[in-house]
Amino acid sequence: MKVGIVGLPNAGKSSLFIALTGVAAQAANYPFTTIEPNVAVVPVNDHRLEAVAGAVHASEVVADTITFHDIAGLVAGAHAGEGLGNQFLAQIRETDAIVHVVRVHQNPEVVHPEGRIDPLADAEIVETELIYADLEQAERRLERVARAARGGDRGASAEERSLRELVEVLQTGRPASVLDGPDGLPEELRALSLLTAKPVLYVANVEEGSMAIPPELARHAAAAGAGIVAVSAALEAELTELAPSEAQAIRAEFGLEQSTLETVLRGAFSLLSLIAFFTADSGRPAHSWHIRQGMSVWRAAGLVHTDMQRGFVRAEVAPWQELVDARGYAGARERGTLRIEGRDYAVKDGDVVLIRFSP
Ligand SMILES: Nc1nc2c(ncn2[C@@H]2O[C@H](COP(=O)(O)OP(=O)(O)OP(=O)(O)O)[C@@H](O)[C@H]2O)c(=O)[nH]1
Ligand SMILES: [Mg+2]
Repeated sequence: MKVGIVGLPNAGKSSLFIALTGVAAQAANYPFTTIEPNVAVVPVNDHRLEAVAGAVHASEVVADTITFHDIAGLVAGAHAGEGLGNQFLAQIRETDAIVHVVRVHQNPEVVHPEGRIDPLADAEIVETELIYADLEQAERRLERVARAARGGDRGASAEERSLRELVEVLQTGRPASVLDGPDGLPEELRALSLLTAKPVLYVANVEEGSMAIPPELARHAAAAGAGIVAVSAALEAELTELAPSEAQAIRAEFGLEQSTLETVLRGAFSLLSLIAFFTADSGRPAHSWHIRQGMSVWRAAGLVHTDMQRGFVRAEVAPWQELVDARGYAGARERGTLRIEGRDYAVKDGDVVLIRFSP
């Protein structure tokens, strides 16, 4: 999974990025600190995978990863060249979700580009810029497609209709996601990788010790079908320099139960309805994988290896705890907790899946 981080300059994006990745991307009290994109790949550690790997005597543990892209701040008018412009948004077109950092903390030492603290208005500035960026993209495509349609291309006429509808939505200040059907955007619009069609997780960047999310921001997120979590980005960025036990002790002082990485991952996974499953076998690496809830084991097999999907015969499945209790597949088979499932089986969170396939 890939995630792009957006927000106003100085909102706390790079601080969050550091907190998430432990990587020292530059964070400073100076708008536009981030000019080049920072990209970090973070393993999604899962104690369940460790336990499964031990039970089946796997050779190593390979956690699934999530990639975070930290980009420069957007200001009002970025689409018209204000601030650093909006070119760098191209770097997050290929992401699966957007983390939108909104400044809530009131620390007067941190410069605010608008000279006041107003989380909801800040969020709307950034969203307007994302809409403008999508509009640019849609209009450019529409021009090309309309030309092809005039030349008699039937497929192009259908696409032209969809694009006109999209342009109208964006021009009236609404995100592309309002055009979502049950399976997301119509096929012909997907290639545009629209920013405003992506799922959003708001991160309210709060002062350490006061984790309250402003109600107007919470309502805004709910109305958009987005997720929202509170994080103190600066505190968490500093904690990455401490030993994990020390960091945990300081979190406890502030009444925080989990790290920022855990908070953001949980928020993102529930927003995207993602679940984890595991593959593990004796003498081989044990892996975790994240998929949409409800995905069939046949499609899941395709993520692991295309050969497994092509030659799929059956899956043997056990809940991770059962497999650990039975100390591996042989024990689970004896206890009857290792089930045989066909290709349509919907994988469940925490399943250990052994795919039988003919190569
Ligand atoms: N008090 C306080 N300061 C914060 C918090 N989060 C970030 N800061 C400070 O705000 C300043 C800007 O933070 P950055 O993380 O660099 O902001 P950014 O969004 O990446 O900014 P640009 O890259 O310029 O767009 C730094 O001095 C941070 O230490 C917070 O939760 N509380
Ligand atoms: Mg930055």
